[in-house]
Amino acid sequence: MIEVYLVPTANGQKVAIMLEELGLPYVAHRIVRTVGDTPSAAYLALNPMGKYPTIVDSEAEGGPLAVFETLAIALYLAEKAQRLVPADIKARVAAHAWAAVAASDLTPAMATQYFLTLRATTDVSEATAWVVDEAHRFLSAIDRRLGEEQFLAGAEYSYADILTYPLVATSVQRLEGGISTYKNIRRWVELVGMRPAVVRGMEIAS
Ligand SMILES: N[C@@H](CCC(=O)N[C@@H](CS)C(=O)NCC(=O)O)C(=O)O
Repeated sequence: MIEVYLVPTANGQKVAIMLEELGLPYVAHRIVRTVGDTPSAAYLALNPMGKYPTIVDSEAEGGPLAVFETLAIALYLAEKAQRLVPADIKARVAAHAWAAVAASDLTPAMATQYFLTLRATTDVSEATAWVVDEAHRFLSAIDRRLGEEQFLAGAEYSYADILTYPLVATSVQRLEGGISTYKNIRRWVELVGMRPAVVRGMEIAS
């Protein structure tokens, strides 16, 4: 059994969708926290950053295993179920690269945009403009890719789509115009958003 600790944000949605797509048995602990809450020592032992999500797999090889960082969790689950990472080398490399774009480019851009726009108490307009431009740079690249291929890895739906979907479906809606100017992303959002596992995963972490 896998236990997942999550807060209702895009990162939690990514892991919930992975679990739903793979059909792995799990229990979700939806954490309610407020800004400034300090993680307990027990939680820090599972996730050294004290952030969410984290999973604990009680049936891992060699005994219970905690996995933190959304990208590492997604790869762990895909490896465990042997699905959602393409077998073909070209598609696999593409999946890893676009998963990295989601994890290390678009996610931090949207997290920073959230802080600068909704939480900062001083004038941060120059920094906000920069991070919004960066977000559009990543979205433009994703849009071009989805103009060439059905999914981010190519013809095959993969974990890269799962790591990207919640960002585009929720976080990016905070940008002026949302995804209205990205026609290939709009096509893909409709396609991915219809998957029953995606609908359930989004609900679990919303
Ligand atoms: N790099 C981490 C980021 C995790 C993260 O920032 N989680 C947020 C929610 S999306 C969180 O736990 N925020 C609470 C905090 O920073 O204390 C990952 O990919 O899992």
